Amino acid sequence: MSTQCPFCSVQCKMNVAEEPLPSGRVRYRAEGKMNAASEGRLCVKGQNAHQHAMSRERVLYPLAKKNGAFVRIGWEEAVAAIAERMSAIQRERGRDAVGVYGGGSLTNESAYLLGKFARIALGTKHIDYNGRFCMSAAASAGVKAFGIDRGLTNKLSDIPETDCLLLVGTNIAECQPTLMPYFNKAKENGTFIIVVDPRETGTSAIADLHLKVRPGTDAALANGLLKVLLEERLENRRFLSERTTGFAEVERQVKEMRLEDISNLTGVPEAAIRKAAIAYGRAGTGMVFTARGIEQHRDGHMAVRAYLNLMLAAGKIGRRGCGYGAVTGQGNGQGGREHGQKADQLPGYRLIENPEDREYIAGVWGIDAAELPGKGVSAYEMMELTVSGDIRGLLVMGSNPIVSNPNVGLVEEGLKSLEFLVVADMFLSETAELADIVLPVTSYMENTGTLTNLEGRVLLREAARPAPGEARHDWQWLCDLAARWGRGDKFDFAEAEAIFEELRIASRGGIADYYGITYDRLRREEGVYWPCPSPDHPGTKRLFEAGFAHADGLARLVPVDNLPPGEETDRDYPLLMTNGRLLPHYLTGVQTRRSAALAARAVENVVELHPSTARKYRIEDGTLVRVRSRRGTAIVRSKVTIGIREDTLFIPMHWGGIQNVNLLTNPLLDPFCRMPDFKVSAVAIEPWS
Ligand SMILES: Nc1nc2c(c(=O)[nH]1)N[C@H]1C(S)=C(S)[C@@H](COP(=O)(O)OP(=O)(O)OC[C@H]3O[C@@H](n4cnc5c(=O)[nH]c(N)nc54)[C@H](O)[C@@H]3O)O[C@H]1N2
Ligand SMILES: Nc1nc2c(c(=O)[nH]1)N[C@H]1C(S)=C(S)[C@@H](COP(=O)(O)OP(=O)(O)OC[C@H]3O[C@@H](n4cnc5c(=O)[nH]c(N)nc54)[C@H](O)[C@@H]3O)O[C@H]1N2
Ligand code: SF4
Ligand SMILES: [Mo]
Repeated sequence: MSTQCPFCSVQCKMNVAEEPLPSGRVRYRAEGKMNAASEGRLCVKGQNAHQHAMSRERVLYPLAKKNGAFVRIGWEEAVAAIAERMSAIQRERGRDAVGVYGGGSLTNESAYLLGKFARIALGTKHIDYNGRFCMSAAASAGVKAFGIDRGLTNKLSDIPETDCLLLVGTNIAECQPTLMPYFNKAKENGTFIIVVDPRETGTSAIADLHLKVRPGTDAALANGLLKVLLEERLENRRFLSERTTGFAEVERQVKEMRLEDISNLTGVPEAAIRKAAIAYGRAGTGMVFTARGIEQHRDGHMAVRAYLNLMLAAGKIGRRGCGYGAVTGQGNGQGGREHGQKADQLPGYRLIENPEDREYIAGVWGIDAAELPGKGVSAYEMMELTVSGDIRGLLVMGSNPIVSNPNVGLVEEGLKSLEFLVVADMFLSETAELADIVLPVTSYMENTGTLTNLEGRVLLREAARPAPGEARHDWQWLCDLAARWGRGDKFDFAEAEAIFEELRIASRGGIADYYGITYDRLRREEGVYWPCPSPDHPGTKRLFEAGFAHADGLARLVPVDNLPPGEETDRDYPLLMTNGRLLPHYLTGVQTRRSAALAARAVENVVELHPSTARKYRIEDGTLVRVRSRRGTAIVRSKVTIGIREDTLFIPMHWGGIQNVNLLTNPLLDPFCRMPDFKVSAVAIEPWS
């Protein structure tokens, strides 16, 4: 069976072979398949992904909660009940009283249709998705600085050719493991590798220089790097004057800063800042990568802008071996943010508040532009509206918000208080457990559709096995549901390809232009990079060779302030807690915990802490500890390691319940992109007894 991994943004292609055993049972074995991104590699998650697709815990039939327990119902009954209950809420409280919450694992076709469904079937402005927690800071920074947001501006094959790599808050070794060979190859070629992370990781293991930054102070560190770059006269004046605007103000502001202050704020020695800046500045070519470590902060957008300032000042973009990568997270984290699941967005990266964009999409959908709602609020703000009672009905597709939102105590209260909750999932996730109706959906092995990987390459994943039980594709039941709102004619699709044909037209002329991409082409070629405006266009591999995507062709630099962490420590909460990922688990673990081979690799949540911190708070290695923040308390097992800053704790995000790190996290939102301040909370730690 030929398929594609459902997990991270690399989207490795694979074959899953069925091997009959003498006992009559079948063993499955996954092997990587040659393709341009992973080059045939597969990490441990991909190797074992089929275990969850074949799990006995799959939801196989629609379920309805009756007297507190789920009972099996038919699809007809489920769809009718959803239409009736949601319509009743809307009649009574207005159209916006129903919200829609999507995800970055959905195919482009399902994500596109979910946006269309929200706007023209439900007619609600409230739709957002988990990518808000994932890509919003880097995506909005790319849009502002370059005029376009596409994860990598270069091909992956540029990585081994670059002279200097700056990896900021990104742990490729655990999060995109099959890309590591590109970085290892760079290392072999003599590339100088700088990693910025508060702790040692599989990625920092290959660094020539590791800047152990204090969580939440990345913007200041980037300003420090820029300051040294300018002092050393390593900026590219010609590039700055011909291809950018805004440098003068940035230069003025950075010159006024003192490196000593930056060093005190970030915890990175001045000499190390100097060394990193000079290495990047002097290198003939260089690339900068950022991920959630720097982005999931109340100033995530500006922290990324600060690194883009540095890169633009160095003139290291738009040519071979030079560029920027916002390392996208989810399988379709890229495509999922282009076609209208976002509160302010229409397909093709169009904007719902832009009159021309509204006209265009209304034309494609055959409606009057006045019928389209305006923009709604971000994912966490939707959760707040469930608490305030403004949102009374919610449809969740491809996310587990009760585990993945910040400050989940409040989210639980909100979801429990809803009049009606529908969750479409393969499993009874923690969120699905709360639902009134659960819809069984197909897994990656059963569902044909396109996904756009971190390179901006659109890939076709074809179904490899039939749907189990009565599971349906997300887009399929959306079409059934739309018919109940009298919109059947606008949702008349018999297969995914037909939706893609409409998406092509809807994205045509937009920033994320897929018009030139067809299923036939995707079958013939190894995926196509957008923008691809016509069928004879080869797709765009390296961006910005000639100009940036703003109308004047220039990139924007902008002054960035040095901010302290979003929540500072004090006597009661003396440590900074950050969080992230482990290799064997994926996000809230709903899928990876149902894969025995993966579940066994990490069975419970941990807190990484430095030996001297452990001593200070009387914590033995391997014992249960209580971690408290101003929002809540979690109980996890201690893991003492010298690899982490003394003032910092690290807790993975893959567990719910009492082990959930999001009981602690801070819902402070970035003003530009509404990204929550996931990556830094002031906490206290003590033995649990
Ligand atoms: N195994 C695995 N792989 C995954 C996923 C998964 O759940 N599991 N999820 C996928 C998804 S959706 C995403 S978004 C990506 C995420 O990919 P990454 O962003 O690479 O993953 P994280 O572990 O969240 O964070 C990266 C690093 O940031 C560091 N960090 C924490 N705070 C700070 C800070 O203030 N500043 C800096 N500079 N660094 C900091 C952490 O120590 C961590 O090593 O991974 C994708 N791949
Ligand atoms: N503290 C902390 N919190 C974080 C983060 C962090 O770094 N730290 N990272 C954030 C990031 S980057 C992300 S991306 C979010 C992700 O967090 P979530 O959105 O909760 O992501 P998942 O755990 O993947 O949940 C996806 C759910 O959808 C189901 N699913 C998978 N594929 C499909 C499909 O095709 N259709 C349907 N209908 N369902 C499907 C899965 O079974 C699972 O239950 O978490 C965020 N939360
Ligand atoms: S998790 Fe990512 S790197 Fe691992 S096999 Fe899947 S797509 Fe590839
Ligand atoms: Mo993500």
